[in-house]
Amino acid sequence: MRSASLWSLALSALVASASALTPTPTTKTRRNNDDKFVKIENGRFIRNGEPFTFVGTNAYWLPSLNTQEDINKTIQSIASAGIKVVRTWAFNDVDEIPEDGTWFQVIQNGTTSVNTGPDGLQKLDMVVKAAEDAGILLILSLTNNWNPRPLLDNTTAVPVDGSLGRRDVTVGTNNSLPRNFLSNDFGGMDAYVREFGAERQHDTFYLNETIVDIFKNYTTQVVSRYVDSPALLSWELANDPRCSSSIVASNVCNTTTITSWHADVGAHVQSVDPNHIVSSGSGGFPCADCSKLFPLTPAPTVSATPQRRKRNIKPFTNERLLNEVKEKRKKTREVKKRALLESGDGIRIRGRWIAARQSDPSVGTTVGPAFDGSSGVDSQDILNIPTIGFGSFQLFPDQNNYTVAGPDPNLPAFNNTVEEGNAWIKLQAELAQQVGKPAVLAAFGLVSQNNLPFFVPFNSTNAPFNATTTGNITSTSSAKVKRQDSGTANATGIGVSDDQLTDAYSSWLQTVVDVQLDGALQYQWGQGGLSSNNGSTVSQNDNTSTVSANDDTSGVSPNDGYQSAPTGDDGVQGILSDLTAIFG
Ligand SMILES: *[C@@H]1O[C@H](CO)[C@@H](O)[C@H](O)[C@H]1NC(C)=O
Ligand SMILES: *[C@@H]1O[C@H](CO)[C@@H](O)[C@H](O)[C@H]1NC(C)=O
Ligand SMILES: *[C@@H]1O[C@H](CO)[C@@H](O)[C@H](O)[C@H]1NC(C)=O
Ligand SMILES: *[C@@H]1O[C@H](CO)[C@@H](O)[C@H](O)[C@H]1NC(C)=O
Ligand SMILES: *[C@@H]1O[C@H](CO)[C@@H](O)[C@H](O)[C@H]1NC(C)=O
Ligand SMILES: *[C@@H]1O[C@H](CO)[C@@H](O)[C@H](O)[C@H]1NC(C)=O
Ligand SMILES: *[C@@H]1O[C@H](CO)[C@@H](O)[C@H](O)[C@H]1NC(C)=O
Ligand SMILES: *[C@@H]1O[C@H](CO)[C@@H](O)[C@H](O)[C@H]1NC(C)=O
Ligand SMILES: *[C@@H]1O[C@H](CO)[C@@H](O)[C@H](O)[C@H]1NC(C)=O
Ligand SMILES: *[C@@H]1O[C@H](CO)[C@@H](O)[C@H](O)[C@H]1NC(C)=O
Ligand SMILES: *[C@@H]1O[C@H](CO)[C@@H](O)[C@H](O)[C@H]1NC(C)=O
Ligand SMILES: CC(=O)N[C@H]1CO[C@H](CO)[C@@H](O)[C@@H]1O
Repeated sequence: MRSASLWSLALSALVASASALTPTPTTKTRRNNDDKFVKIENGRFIRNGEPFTFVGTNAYWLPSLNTQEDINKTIQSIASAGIKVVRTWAFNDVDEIPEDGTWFQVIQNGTTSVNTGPDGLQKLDMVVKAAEDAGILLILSLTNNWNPRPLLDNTTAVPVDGSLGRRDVTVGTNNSLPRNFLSNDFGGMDAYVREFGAERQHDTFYLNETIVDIFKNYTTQVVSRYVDSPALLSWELANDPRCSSSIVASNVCNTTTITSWHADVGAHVQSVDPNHIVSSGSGGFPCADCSKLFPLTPAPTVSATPQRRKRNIKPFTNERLLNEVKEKRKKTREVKKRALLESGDGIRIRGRWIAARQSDPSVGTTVGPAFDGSSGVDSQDILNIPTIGFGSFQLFPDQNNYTVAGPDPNLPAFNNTVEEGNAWIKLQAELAQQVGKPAVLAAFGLVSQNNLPFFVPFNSTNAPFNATTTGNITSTSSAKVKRQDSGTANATGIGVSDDQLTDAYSSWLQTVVDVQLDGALQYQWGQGGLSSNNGSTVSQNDNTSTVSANDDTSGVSPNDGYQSAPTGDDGVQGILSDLTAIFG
């Protein structure tokens, strides 16, 4: 199965690269025209003068590893898998200076202060340097939408639990995971809102000028460090920005709020660093009916970038989305009917087999939450902001719905998951081509059965599928789980088999190649052989011992449910590595 999908991927890559060979005139140059920086020309990335497409991975925890050796080792093993791009967090906010571990900014006493010491931005310096040496490009994200601290946000008295010892656990999260273990435990928007928000509303982060200035100040201090580094693909303004988070939004937040913020902060970051591209980091939710701050002018244009195959791009409307779903359902219904007849699961009437009537709820008139602006994101509007260099989006079917009209009742749950992803990737590529910009799937992941006990949703601090109620995420056997069984159309549970995982990733990456998306980053890398110092991010993931000496290298990078096994030869890392060969 895997080799078959790889083979077809290789074939389509040949088709794609043939069209990428045409030399083209430069139509857009950045202020700094130095070839050492990645540029965008004619809607494509150009690296060292060549069109550049890529398979990448995510490793948000990279700067919070214990030692430079660990950072080097991780980047080198990613590079030796042939992977060219890594996305990581360039923020790490705390409300109290921690005893151990990495932190970049303390937000306390109505003020902020950036840590430029060895446990501060010097850690990020190491990541950037190691990336430079390994030929890896970084997407550096500047803040996070998600930072749940249920106890802290719900009560005034925070129990500082001494029983947690020297482990650097974040107070208020109601778990004993070390700080920085989860992607949402690095501070972010809500860290600013907790300290500076006159009212605790998530969208204060985008709206309050004081907070916006404080955040810009942080970005200035980080961004200015790497203006001359060739190792940056882009500055990503935020991971998954939305109106709401675990701290809810006010009722005035809407897509205009978030698009304006991108335009403002994007221009700021670009002014500090004219050499590198700025990107959004949003989930990629486009909204046809939302009012636009950056309307397409004069009208949606057909992509004419010379290196791309010409294709008719239909205008993006809700009507089109709904019609496409209806057409698709018609086809899957026919396929299902034929299958039923062939298997004899029909009714025999006057010598002919007739398929039993399948219930197939009609497609309604509204599009789902991925397309109606309800998250506060209109990725189409964001994408058309002049300083936003490329389209970025995410794909996490266990945590978001990407369907226009719910799952197709004619398909098994797993097939729905795969198809949804393919349609999502295709649409994003089209939307970017309409405005002549590249597009990148900045993070994609599916939770497997093996990873299910470790799975912690981005807006949560607990692993919901883990059967025990202890403080350790160690068990893989006792998970009470629902299965995404490919045999039942009504299975809605999460957790796919390892074969399904590689099938889904192969299918999505096939689509990435077919629709000429510019890059896709798997979420997230798993790294073994790390030092596991007391109090560090990696210490507790080592479930065989609690005591770790400094020279102990049995540590494993954090797993939030998406980690590819750190052995390097498991399905996910293997498939990524194989696929790198077909990207430029
Ligand atoms: C905040 O105030 C406390 C108590 O006075 C002090 O210990 C701490 O250093 C202050 N933090 C900052 C960042 O100034
Ligand atoms: C890590 O890599 C950097 C540059 O890539 C190098 O200068 C440094 O010596 C390495 N350090 C360790 C501990 O491996
Ligand atoms: C906050 O507290 C309320 C009531 O105590 C509870 O219903 C809610 O689930 C809590 N929220 C979080 C995020 O823990
Ligand atoms: C913005 O935040 C600052 C700092 O907390 C606060 O003093 C100010 O009142 C806020 N402004 C608005 C308009 O809410
Ligand atoms: C930004 O941060 C720097 C360094 O901490 C500080 O000196 C400066 O006053 C800050 N600027 C604003 C506008 O807060
Ligand atoms: C939408 O957000 C913008 C900018 O934050 C605000 O000016 C406008 O009033 C909001 N619209 C509604 C209907 O709340
Ligand atoms: C997706 O939509 C289905 C209903 O169609 C719902 O049951 C499910 O909870 C949703 N999943 C997410 C992650 O929002
Ligand atoms: C569902 O996907 C599997 C492969 O993952 C495929 O073999 C099967 O034919 C698909 N079923 C339908 C109904 O499309
Ligand atoms: C996380 O988001 C999901 C889907 O929107 C929601 O059902 C759930 O209550 C949220 N959990 C927390 C802890 O906020
Ligand atoms: C967590 O695991 C360690 C060793 O694996 C054990 O000593 C400790 O008691 C566990 N904690 C809880 C709360 O179960
Ligand atoms: C799922 O479908 C099967 C047969 O297709 C049916 O027997 C079962 O009751 C359904 N389960 C649910 C929860 O709908
Ligand atoms: C072993 C394990 O994964 N334990 C987790 C199970 O779920 C509880 C409650 O959410 C968590 O606290 C544990 O970390």
